[in-house]
Amino acid sequence: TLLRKASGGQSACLRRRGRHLPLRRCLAAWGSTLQIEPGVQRALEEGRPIVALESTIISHGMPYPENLAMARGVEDIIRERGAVPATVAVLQGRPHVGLTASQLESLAEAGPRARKCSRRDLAVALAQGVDGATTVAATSYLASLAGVKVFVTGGMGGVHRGAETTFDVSADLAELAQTPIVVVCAGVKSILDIEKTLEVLETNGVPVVSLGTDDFPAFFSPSSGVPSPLRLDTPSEVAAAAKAGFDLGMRNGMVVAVPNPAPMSGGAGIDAAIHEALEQAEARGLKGRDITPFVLASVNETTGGHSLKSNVALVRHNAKVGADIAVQLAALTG
Ligand code: PSU
Ligand code: MN
Repeated sequence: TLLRKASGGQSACLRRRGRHLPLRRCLAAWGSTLQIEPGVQRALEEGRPIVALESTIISHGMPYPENLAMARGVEDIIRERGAVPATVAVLQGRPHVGLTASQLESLAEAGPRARKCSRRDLAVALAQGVDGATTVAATSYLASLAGVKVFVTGGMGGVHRGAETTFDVSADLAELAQTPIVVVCAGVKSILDIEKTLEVLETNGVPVVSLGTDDFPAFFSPSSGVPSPLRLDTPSEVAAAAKAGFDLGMRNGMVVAVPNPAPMSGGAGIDAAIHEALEQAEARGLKGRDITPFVLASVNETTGGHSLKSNVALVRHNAKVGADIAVQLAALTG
C-alpha cells in the first residue's frame, strides 16, 4: 500500500491491490471515524457491487416491527441479486456504513428514539455520542465517503408545498448537487411540490431519470402527471449513464425514480389522507423535520395499513433495481 500525490495536486491516491482509490476513500479506509462493516470493506477492496440503505426510513418512516422486517428483507433482496447491502446509521456517535444483524435490530427497536440526522445534524450527533438515523442527505454523504456508488431508498425529501413562504426545502436536494451517488427511489410524495422539486434538482445539475416511464413517479402512485426530465429503460442503461458522469469528473449525484409496483388503489383516497395529515400537523404546530414522520404514521392509520404495505412493496422493488444497477456498474468499472 502506498500513498502518493497525483500530478496537479488535486488529489492523492492510495494504491491498493492494484486499484487506485480516490482520496476521500483512502481517508475512510484509514483511521477516520467511519465504521465500515467488514463485509462491506471487503467488497470495496475487491470492487464488488454495494448498495447503501438509509435508516430514517427504519426509525421514523415505519413502525416496529414492520420496520425491522422491511430492513432485513431489503438487505436479503440485495444479497440475492449479487450485491452487498450497507445500511448507514450513527451508533453511539460513530458513523456506520453497513450494520450487523444485531445493530440493525436495535436500531429498528429504538425507532424514533434514534435522532433523525440530515447533513446538518451529523457533526453534533457524533460529538454527543448519540444514536442517529440518517436521511437521504446524510446517508449519501457517508456512503459516498466510504466509496459506495449506489443507494436505495423509498422516497426522497424535496421542496415542500408552500416553500415560497416557509423555505422548507430538504437538504437531500443540495446533497445530490455535491455527492456522486445514484439514489434509487420511488419519486417524491405528493406531500411535496413535485414541480418545484424537479426545478431545484435541475438548478443543481442533478440528472433525474425515471425508469421505464415518461412520467415522474409519485411514491404511492406510479405517475405524478409531471413529465420526467429524463427516461432510461434498464438498470444497465442507468449504470452506463452513472459511469459517464463519474468519468467526466462530475461531483453530483443522480436520481433514479422507479414507479411503485404496488400502487395504492384510489389515488384520491391517499391524497385526501395526506392532506388531512398535513392539516393536523399544522394544527399541532409541527415543523420541519417532524412533518414527514407524522404524516407517514397518520396516513398509515387512516388507510388501515394499506399505505405501509405499498411503502414496503416499493422499497423492496427499488432494492432489486438498485442491486441490478450496482452489479452493472461494478461490471463496467471492474
Ligand atoms: N419520505 C418518505 N419516507 C421517509 C423520508 C422521506 O416517504 O422516511 C425521510 C428520508 O430519510 C428523507 C427524509 O431523506 O425523510 C427527508 O427529510 P427532510 O424533509 O426533513 O429533509
Ligand atoms: Mn425540511
